[in-house]
Amino acid sequence: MEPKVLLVYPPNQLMPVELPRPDGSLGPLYLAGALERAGIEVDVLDASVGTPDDSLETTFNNRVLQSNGLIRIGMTAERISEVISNGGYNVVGVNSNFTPQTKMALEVARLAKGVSEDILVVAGGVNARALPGRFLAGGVDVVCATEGERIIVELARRLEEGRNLEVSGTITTKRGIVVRHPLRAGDTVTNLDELPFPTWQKLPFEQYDGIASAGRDSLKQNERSASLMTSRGCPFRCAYCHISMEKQNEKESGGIGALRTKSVSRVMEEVKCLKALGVKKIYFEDDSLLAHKSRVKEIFTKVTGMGMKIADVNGVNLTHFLKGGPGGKPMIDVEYLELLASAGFDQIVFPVESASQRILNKYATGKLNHAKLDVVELVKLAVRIGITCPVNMMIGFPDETEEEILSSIELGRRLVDAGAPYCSLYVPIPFPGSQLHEIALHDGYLASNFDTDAFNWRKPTMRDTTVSPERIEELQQWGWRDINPKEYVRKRLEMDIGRRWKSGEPEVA
Ligand code: B12
Ligand code: SF4
Repeated sequence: MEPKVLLVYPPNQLMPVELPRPDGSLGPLYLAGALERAGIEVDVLDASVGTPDDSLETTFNNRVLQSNGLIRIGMTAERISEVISNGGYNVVGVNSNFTPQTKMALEVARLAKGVSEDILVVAGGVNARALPGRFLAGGVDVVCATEGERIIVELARRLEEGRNLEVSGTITTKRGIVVRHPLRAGDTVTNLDELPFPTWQKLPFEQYDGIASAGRDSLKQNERSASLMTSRGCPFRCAYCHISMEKQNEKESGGIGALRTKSVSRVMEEVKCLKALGVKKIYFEDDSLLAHKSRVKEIFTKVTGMGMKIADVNGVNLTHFLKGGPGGKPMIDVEYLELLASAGFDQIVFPVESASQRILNKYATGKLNHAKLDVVELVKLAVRIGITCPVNMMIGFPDETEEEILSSIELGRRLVDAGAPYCSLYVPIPFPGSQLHEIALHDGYLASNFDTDAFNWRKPTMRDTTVSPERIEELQQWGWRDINPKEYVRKRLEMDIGRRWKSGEPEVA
């Protein structure tokens, strides 16, 4: 049986105050690239916006309040089934990176099985591989335990040849028991230039343009944008991040937590592809974009030289703003900041995370050393150079004391006084697949039957923490209002109320 694959980015489920940002998740695009390279027929479905045949009113603008309090955004279940059925697919791949979206990923799996029990349903992504038991019990046949370019091709080929589907680097069930099929040496890619190009051409850009031209949400009018990654992995291993477990369980993950970079020429080839598709703005989604400075400088200079805008970064580590000064003493690298500003970075979120060096060392690999980097000075310099730098802080780690939390709130205040437009206070979430998750389960901060719908940044997810969850929430709300400029607080609260759900029938479970 010739394989025909559909790769699905599921509908979203978000809190009423959250902004959806449809942007073509890169995972399915790399997988589609690998399948095409192997001559296997493949389509990509971004179920948050639908196909060009779908009206946005029935997809992205179709916002349904569910009984879990979250808003479902995207194609209806019936329409997803129709696309799977009409396409004659025998493999459906589901991308699941976000734990709060688990229900949406499993819905797609169930719909595929509802079309035909014979459809092979495969799931992958940071979240799917951290919760294999739930995915396998929820209609998924195979979970991908690592990067999936080789695995999806091998699965499709084995299906065609009628062979068993126990591919190395996957997780399946045998007589009700979850079984891991170990990776072999060389199963994961170390030279990223060997990766297929993401198939951006398969994205429903017309749908994204429709959202942008309606001035909706975070997409800017008439400015086509797309995501790009110049690297994978990260030099650090923060306990609240999937990278920590990928590094701890190197054999199981295939070492994918380690920082690997593409060559500058490969990145520029990708940028050319995007330009040809009419993309004007590029979102760099690397986990640690600024790690190799000379490489980054070259990339940014070339990208802006091509008339492309650089929109944002996903992962910045503040230590990369340091350089060796006289006598080896670390000092802020002003030229680097200037280069980023001239390349178009008018805003960079500064992940300061905590004022407590103990917390930073214990949970964030000491990725920021307050003795070496004066973050208040960094904010002042960035603002002078023309970079707006909102600050992220995290409060409420399991053993964090109230004094430590208050010191972070106080530092947030000083950073806002120094020119940061605002400071967000996030409560750490023990996402499955992170060391913090393991700690939370092991030490009883989280029940093993935890509800994935409750994994959001509004309310503390962990219980029995040194500072109680109720007190953390109180400190977060008070701290946020207290340290941020009054005008900012007023606007945010207004936006929250504006976005809050006003009509629609809750789904009956
Ligand atoms: C880009 C990105 C974003 C983007 C866009 C996300 C999108 N639309 O997909 C933006 C900026 C919008 C974003 C927002 C947020 N993000 Co984010 N984001 C990422 C990031 C850095 C990269 C994702 C990506 O594109 N990777 C590149 C592709 C190539 O990798 P991939 O998707 O994993 O796919 C590969 C494999 O996993 C596998 N695979 C994946 N799917 C499938 C399917 C099949 C069938 C197979 C076989 C294999 C397979 O093969 C692929 C190719 O190798 C990840 C971290 C990471 N490195 O994954 C965090 C990450 C997904 N984000 C995270 C978080 C927490 C958030 C926010 C909540 C942050 C915030 N406070 O607001 C929001 C929530 C947004 C939402 N809608 O819910 C967490 C999620 C943790 C969790 N378990 O829930 C992550 C894991 C980061 C972290 N440090 O922990 N994010
Ligand atoms: S610096 Fe960011 S990407 Fe790297 S391990 Fe820490 S949280 Fe993860």
